[in-house]
Amino acid sequence: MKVIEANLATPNAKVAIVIARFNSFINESLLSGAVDTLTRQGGVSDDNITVVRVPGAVEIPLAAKRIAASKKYDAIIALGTVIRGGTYHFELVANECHKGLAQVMMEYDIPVTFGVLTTESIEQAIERAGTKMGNKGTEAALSALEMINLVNQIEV
Ligand code: INI
Repeated sequence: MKVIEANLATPNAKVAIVIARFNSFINESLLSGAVDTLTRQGGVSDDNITVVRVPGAVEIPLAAKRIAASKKYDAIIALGTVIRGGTYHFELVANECHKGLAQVMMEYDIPVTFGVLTTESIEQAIERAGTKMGNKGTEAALSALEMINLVNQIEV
């Protein structure tokens, strides 16, 4: 049996992080978690991390698409927070963001990891931004590190 699985160390990788300003109070904690993971676990140097700020989760996919098209990065991490309100808006924002990022990943053949919280309340978001339920930014960064190495191990 041959098993292909990847480690996390990617010292030469270039990683772009696209982060929404909407709900920035939460998102900045996701960013801290992501950068800490990239540097301490991945060995990625600070110079090889680029942070791209966009207005909200809806705008994340376009920025990610441009980054992917530049072919200068090994992975893209998307960070944001969509909190359900009383209307259908939540579904539109969350679904468009997720669908757009999935398209970028498949079209450009680059790992794009989803560190966008989609929660019922601010409390749930805080819990997932570095408190009792972990940090979604950390999780997205770990996945990016693993996928950078994994795709390099699978020849096309
Ligand atoms: N953007 C978010 O990132 N999170 C949200 O919860 C959110 N809500 O709820 O409205 C949100 N809206 C802004 C949206 O992403 C766009 O920036 C805006 O619609 C302009 O295109």
